Order: sequence, then structure tokens, then C-alpha cells
Amino acid sequence: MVGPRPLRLRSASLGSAFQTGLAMGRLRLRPGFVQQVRRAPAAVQPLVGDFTGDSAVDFDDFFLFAVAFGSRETRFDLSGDGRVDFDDFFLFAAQFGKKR
Ligand SMILES: [Ca+2]
Repeated sequence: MVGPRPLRLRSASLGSAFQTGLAMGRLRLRPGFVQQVRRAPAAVQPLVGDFTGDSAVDFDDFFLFAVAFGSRETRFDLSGDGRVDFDDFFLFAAQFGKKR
């Protein structure tokens, strides 16, 4: 973790890297400190089959899938063919038990 660091600023110490950091939003000035701005982590790929959003593919997800079986609900259409059928069930089954 990058915490605030004391910084003694003199006009001559404002190097180009520092100025670039400020301009690009990677550094933030607070009174007496300079703090490196943490970037948001890259978007995390969703866990396929985790319909409940609890980072685990388990029976709760299976029950939701079972209710949607035979429908055209896109969130359960894992194969992307427009219907929730055995193709999707096999894809779901391959994910079953996975956790993030
Ligand atoms: Ca889940």
C-alpha cells in the first residue's frame, strides 16, 4: 500500500516526472504530503455461472439456472444461442464449484 509521503516542495524540485504525475492524475497533493493515487483494478471478468454474484458457482446458482431452463433469459444463455438449454447446462456444469 502506498501511503502519504512527506514532501518538501521547492520550486526547483518540481521535476518533469512529478509534474507529469500530477497532470496524469497519478499523484495528488495534500498539505505537506504527496500521495500516489491508486488506480482502480482492471475490470474483473465475471465468473461464468455465478448468477447470484457471490463469487461462487454453487447450488444457489443451479436453482436459478433450473428455473430459467427452457427460457430465453440472456443471463442464463451461456452459449449465446438465444435459448437456455442443455448446451448452457453443460457449460454451467463445467463451472460448478468454482470460486473467485
Ligand atoms: Ca453464486
